[in-house]
Amino acid sequence: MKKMKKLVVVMLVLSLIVAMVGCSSAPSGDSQGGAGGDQEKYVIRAGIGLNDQHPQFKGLEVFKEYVERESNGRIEVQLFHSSQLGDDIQMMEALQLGSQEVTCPSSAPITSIDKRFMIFDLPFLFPTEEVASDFVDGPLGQELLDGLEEHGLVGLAYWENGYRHLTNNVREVQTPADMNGLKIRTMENQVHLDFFRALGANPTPMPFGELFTAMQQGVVDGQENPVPTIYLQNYPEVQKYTTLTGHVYSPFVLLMSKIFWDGLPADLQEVVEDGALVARDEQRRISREYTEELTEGLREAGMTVTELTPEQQRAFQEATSSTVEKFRNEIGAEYVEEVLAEIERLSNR
Ligand code: TK8
Repeated sequence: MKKMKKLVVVMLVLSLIVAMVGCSSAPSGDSQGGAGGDQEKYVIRAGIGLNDQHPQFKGLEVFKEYVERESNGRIEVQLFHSSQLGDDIQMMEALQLGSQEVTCPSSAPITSIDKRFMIFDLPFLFPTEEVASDFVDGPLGQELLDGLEEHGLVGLAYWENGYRHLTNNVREVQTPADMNGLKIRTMENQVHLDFFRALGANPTPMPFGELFTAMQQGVVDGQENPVPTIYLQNYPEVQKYTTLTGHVYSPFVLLMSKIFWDGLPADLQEVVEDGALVARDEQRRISREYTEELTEGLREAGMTVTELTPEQQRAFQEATSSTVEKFRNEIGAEYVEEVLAEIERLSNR
């Protein structure tokens, strides 16, 4: 009898805990409505650093529409832009803790979790956007995504950021010598720092959300990002010169919290996976379209846009070859060889 009582008490306490967890997690977006059944609802909060004009946000809108429709409303996707939920590193940490569900950083800050991602920061690696997307969608790209699981992240897909170009407010840059002494904001990434030091510039790593103000106030002279970002984040208001250096192609990586993922039923995991790929294809299409249109847009907005001849570009490549050498060893020479061979193979198809 005593045992029975104890059991009842334990059961009561347990059900109370279940109820409390259910309530407290409701606004934070975890599964709602108690245990079990088809009717459980899930909320995905997806946050990014860029604004709502950027192709990345358009991609998230496609993801939201797909996932909400194909889950018959069992998943709700809420979108946050302009670092409303924090910067890339903070949002990745929130995913690892399970307090946010989705984010889409550039690959560069992911190197703090797995340094193999540094391959994407090696200068002048991918000859075309097509080779880059074939590479990331192929086995080596997948292997990198799979490696994130042990760090509490599920890599859903690679989206496109595009080739990165230099802007600054001091002078037109055509040669490595023109970089001398320029204060350049970089992403928080060792390879980028080394690259700009090799060019004689003065690199300053900084979260993306602080960049506009830093340029406006002259804390930095310049930065580097793809054309859609330069245009849509209104950099022509605070920057005079763009040089189409195309020095790095660093993709976006669509990430989900592993804690959240593990709590999703298999059929909804499939919806999320498919949605990530459907959105990826549309996001890449929009990104390439914007890149073409907005290069002219930068001129119309008053910037001097400088294209480099192949020889001029080679001068940048040669001036920074020490960066490739240095990080070849840091990342792992054998792994870098494998990556280079795969890129070579894809380029010659
Ligand atoms: C946005 C960043 C951005 C990246 C950067 O959060 O930091 O310059 O290119 O797009 O991920």
